[in-house]
Amino acid sequence: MIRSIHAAQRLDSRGCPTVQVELTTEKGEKLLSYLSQMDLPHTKTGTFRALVPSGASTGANEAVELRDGDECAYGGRGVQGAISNIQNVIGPNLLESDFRVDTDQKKIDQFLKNLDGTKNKERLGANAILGVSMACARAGAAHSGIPLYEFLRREAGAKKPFVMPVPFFNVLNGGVHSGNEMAFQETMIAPVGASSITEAVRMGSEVYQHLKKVITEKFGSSGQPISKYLRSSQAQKLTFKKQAIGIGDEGGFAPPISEPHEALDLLVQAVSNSGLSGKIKFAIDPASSEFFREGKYDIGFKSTTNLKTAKEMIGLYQSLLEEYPIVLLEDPFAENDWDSWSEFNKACPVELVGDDLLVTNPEYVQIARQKDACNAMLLKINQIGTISEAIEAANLAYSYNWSVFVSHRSGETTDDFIADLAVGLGTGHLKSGAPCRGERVVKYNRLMDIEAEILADGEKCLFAGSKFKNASRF
Ligand code: 2PG
Ligand code: MG
Repeated sequence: MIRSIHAAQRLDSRGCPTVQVELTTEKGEKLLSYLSQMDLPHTKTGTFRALVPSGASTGANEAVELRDGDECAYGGRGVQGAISNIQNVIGPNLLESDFRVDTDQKKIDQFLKNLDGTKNKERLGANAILGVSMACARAGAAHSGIPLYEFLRREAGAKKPFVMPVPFFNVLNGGVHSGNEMAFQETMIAPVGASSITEAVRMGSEVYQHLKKVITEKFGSSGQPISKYLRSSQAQKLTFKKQAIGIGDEGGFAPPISEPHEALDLLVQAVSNSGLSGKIKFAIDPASSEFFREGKYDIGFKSTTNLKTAKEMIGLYQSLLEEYPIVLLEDPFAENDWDSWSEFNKACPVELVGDDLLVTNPEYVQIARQKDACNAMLLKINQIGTISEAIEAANLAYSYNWSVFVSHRSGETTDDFIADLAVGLGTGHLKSGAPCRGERVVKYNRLMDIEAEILADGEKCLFAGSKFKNASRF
């Protein structure tokens, strides 16, 4: 049924190489030849494509992303090895196996896992395997004559009605995703007071635009008019801006701030200026494994060392939770600081999400459950490397009554797969960066398309809103 698998090296949003997979099926081939014969416009219709994302603040236990290490090309970050594994190993084996894409996703993913044969997919590369797994799911949906989100819903055994996720927009970038001094990686806004994904996107965009103004006002537009290059009327209006409204890897601003409360104060102001107070809540991902040094947290790691004990970090988080409308905290402690996770989780009033801690892996989800370390799992498909295993991890988290939060990577692509995944699995929330930059908004745009499509089909389409944690139980 699969006719061909072709892989190529393409770029991600950081300008680094990544894996692209194109899978052609019998049905796809027929469609393609029909379109060509009829001289109809087509761009390889019937070929199912996937692009693989890549993280920067990666968890130590993630499945292995294969990089060439050859300094002569892309500073060693090429993925030709992964490409060749698809072309020469995965492709030929999968073609021979005769799996059906519409019914055999789990079998295909198990086959890919076995073909690799290692615990962390280091032989063929999780980037190679995931690209094929994603492309198979896309082909599976098309062959079943259903949208991808419905295909993934069936794969997961999730119940209807469809619930659209609350988008958590990362509007202030820090950590290893930006050049400012802010240690905390992500400060997000969540329009829980919206009534649809379309309204939530509008709210997110409005706050983002107001935030830009707040940052400009606070940090100034210093500099001189650039009259030398412009006609005088333009020169009067335009001045050099400080780098305050420059953006980070995920499209959020990266102003010259360093403390979490400075970030949250900017958000309070922007939300208030947009007239949306009460409708927008906040979330933080400090990505603290990145600044965990010999048992302490260096929240000055990008400028001057400022070490905090885990106890002091707990105090810091508690004060932030008291002062601001925060509903979600991700990776507040490092991936191997299990005791602090368990301690904090005893009285944590908000959703406590394990990212580096769980790496979308059922094995770590189970350990975290035993240690009572968190109450939610971040779902990143490339942390585990196949769609079926990601779904298995999500279902395990659900079985513990935890929530599941779907996530992009900081090195993203124009692939919108995770939008369908969040709807199919009914996760109730998703993060895909700011409402800015093509690779971020493609997911939000896809979610609005899905919402419109479900409604046009006359189906029930809910919005998770303030109950985002429990969306899978709606
Ligand atoms: C995170 C992610 C995505 P990265 O820590 O949650 O926002 O960052 O992809 O760099 O791991
Ligand atoms: Mg994270």
